[in-house]
Amino acid sequence: MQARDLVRSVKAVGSVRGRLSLRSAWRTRRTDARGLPGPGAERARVPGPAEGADPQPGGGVVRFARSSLRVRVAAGGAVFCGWDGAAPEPSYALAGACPDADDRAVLEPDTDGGWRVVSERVTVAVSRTGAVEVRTPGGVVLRRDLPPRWWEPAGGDAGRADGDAGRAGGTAGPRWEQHAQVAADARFFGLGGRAAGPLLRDGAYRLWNTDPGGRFGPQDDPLYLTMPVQLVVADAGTHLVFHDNTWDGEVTLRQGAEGGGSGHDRPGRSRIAMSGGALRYWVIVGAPPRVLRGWTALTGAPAVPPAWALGPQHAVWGSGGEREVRQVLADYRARHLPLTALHLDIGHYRGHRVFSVDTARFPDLPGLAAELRGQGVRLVSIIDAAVQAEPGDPVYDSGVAADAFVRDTRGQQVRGVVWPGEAVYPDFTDPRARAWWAGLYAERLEHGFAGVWHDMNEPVSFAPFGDPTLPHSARHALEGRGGDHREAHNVYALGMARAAYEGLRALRPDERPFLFSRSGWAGLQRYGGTWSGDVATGWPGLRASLSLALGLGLCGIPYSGPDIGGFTGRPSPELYLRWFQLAAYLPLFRTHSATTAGHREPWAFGAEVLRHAAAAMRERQRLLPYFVTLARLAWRTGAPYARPLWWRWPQDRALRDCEDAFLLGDALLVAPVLAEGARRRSVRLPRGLWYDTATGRPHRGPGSVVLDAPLSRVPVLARAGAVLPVAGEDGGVELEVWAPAPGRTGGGVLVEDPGDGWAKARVSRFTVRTREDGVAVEREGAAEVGFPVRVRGDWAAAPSRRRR
Ligand code: NBV
Repeated sequence: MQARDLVRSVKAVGSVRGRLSLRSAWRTRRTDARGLPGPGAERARVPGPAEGADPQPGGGVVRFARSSLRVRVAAGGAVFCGWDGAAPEPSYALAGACPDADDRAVLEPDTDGGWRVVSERVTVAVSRTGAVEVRTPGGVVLRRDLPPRWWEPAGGDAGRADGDAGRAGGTAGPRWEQHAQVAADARFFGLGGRAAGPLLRDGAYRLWNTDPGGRFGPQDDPLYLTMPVQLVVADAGTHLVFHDNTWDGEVTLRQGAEGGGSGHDRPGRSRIAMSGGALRYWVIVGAPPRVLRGWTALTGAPAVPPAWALGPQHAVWGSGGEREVRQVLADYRARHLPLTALHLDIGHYRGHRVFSVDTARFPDLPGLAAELRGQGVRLVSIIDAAVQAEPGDPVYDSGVAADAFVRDTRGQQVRGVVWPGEAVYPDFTDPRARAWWAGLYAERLEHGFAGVWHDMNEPVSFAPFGDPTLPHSARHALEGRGGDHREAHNVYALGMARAAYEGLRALRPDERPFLFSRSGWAGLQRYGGTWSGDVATGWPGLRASLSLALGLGLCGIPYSGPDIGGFTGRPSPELYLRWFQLAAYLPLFRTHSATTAGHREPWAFGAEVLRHAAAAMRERQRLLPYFVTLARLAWRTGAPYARPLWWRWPQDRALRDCEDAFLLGDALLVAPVLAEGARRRSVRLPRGLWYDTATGRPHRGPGSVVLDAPLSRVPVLARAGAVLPVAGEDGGVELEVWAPAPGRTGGGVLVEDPGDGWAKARVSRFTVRTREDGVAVEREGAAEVGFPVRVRGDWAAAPSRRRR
């Protein structure tokens, strides 16, 4: 036990929950000592020389002396590589059936004794020793994966604990690692939610969903939602690589360096090492929007939140009961502040038990929900993953009857410790357990909740030492294949989200489910979004909030946002305001904090902050039609609402390194203030003409401009030619058109809100041109534009190119 663990253990003894968690941590240690294989001698293996190849649809299998590699190009262009016989399925990430092979892609001998598969968008070349190159159609190498290396237990039977495979279950398979080289100028993004990004710096990133323990800052890694997805952006092209493997692992990144005149570039490097499971991966090549389209085609379209989930929201811990909730809303109303949802945290549970209500504090929750609904405010419920282990409790009893809880290798229920005390854990990798859990959401709907907020689902078991989760040897169904927690851990929350989504769809078929979840994995977007979790209050936490939202968006999860003001501690009024102003431009716009961290309502920080926060809320409400449009576009194309600046300009190296601003859709560039005391800030602009929306002044990119950032607002720029759907004074949609530069055209899209159900949304496309007499807007396929138009921006004030 390390010194830090010892300190945590001593502290734990001071409370009942602490003592329980200490006992549970010891139990976990014993369970794993019994249920997991100990370290043993290992034998390393590499593929060896190639011996032949067998063509198959979309590619084929290359046979090596000690392994084989399947290469298969799927329709749409994604490439699958699977070593040692690994196939694309089964997979937790894939949205449905594995996409068909592209029959035009064929395996053929390469010049140097290897093989290659040529397809429309990408060429994959396999060398005689098992290196795999992914090249553009023009022959430029985007990625070179070196031959992998496996380590298997010298005696065979990796992962088998006691020789009884039926009980001790699945095998880990060998652990393995693979090194890859990318261009010297490449930059890495992704790997799920990382606090120190969005640009991933040199270092090691663990792939293991982890609760950092109540607070985190940029230095903390890993966090709640990891995934083996890397987006690599280089001059030669962008690609995404996804290692479809749910085991614990690590990615080590090292940016390359260009040799300048010497011509000796040092390539960028990425190494992935996994503790078990298949070595299989997908590569998607193309410009960033195409890559995200391909990624979400593979792993599922992001669920479209109802419009109310795109408005200002606030979370209430709930210990103050109905009175507190009514009071909070009355306070919003008294200050004429918009609010579309109130979230109830664990304080509304009876003794912290999931799917229960403290009826002393909430005697009539359905009545309260209806009353709020009448005022346009929805209720969202927190849902914890663990269930109190208490015979007689209806949730526990029904879970036992459904045999839904995780067991250890001896068949005993696995017990952990969470808020309510000793707790058991549904096995979300078991379809039967998911079906049981799905049914529990009926209780939430009966209480009038309109959406859910999944928490503690990494999953967490409080532990003064060791990994604060389930024993790694705990048994899971893994869809009938059987295995242990080492394989199931990272997809635990994904299964919980699936159960909830399917449950809500079945229980309330006329409304789109709204859920967001702290933990998750590749494919979470099919069911919902996520949020920052317990981001520490402080300026670094503010930066981390942006990093998380951008990184997750690039991994296919577009809906997220921070706890405004941070979860822990009291922010200064200025910090709170800057956080508020950032979040006003992110999909989830919610104030929330720990009970000990004071209030997060906009009036809690003085009159000046209230004034500016109210302005940010009004602007958010004005942009609602744009957010609704972006949500639909995310569903149709995989493009996140909030995108890094290089989204359409991946070749602009300065943009790749820019981490303090982002694009909101195609129309806006948001430059939040992330530094204390800043009243001006420098903003990096992509190519083209950009209008400062506060002054209407145009600025020409690429390059940097310094813009005013008074406390009252953060700099936001609009792209010349953009059509921005906004809410007009009467609540109807208006088009705010930003004048294109002379001789240039522009355009935009509006997707109208079809309500909270499944009705098809009407999509309108607009084009914009400058004419002698002004700016002309047209709607595709229609004689009339059909919406009021307001033209803004004076391109004539733009600095000319020559003068710059
Ligand atoms: O349910 C209480 C909190 C919640 O407010 C927060 O948003 C989650 O990230 N929850 C964690 C439990 C742990 C609090 C330390």
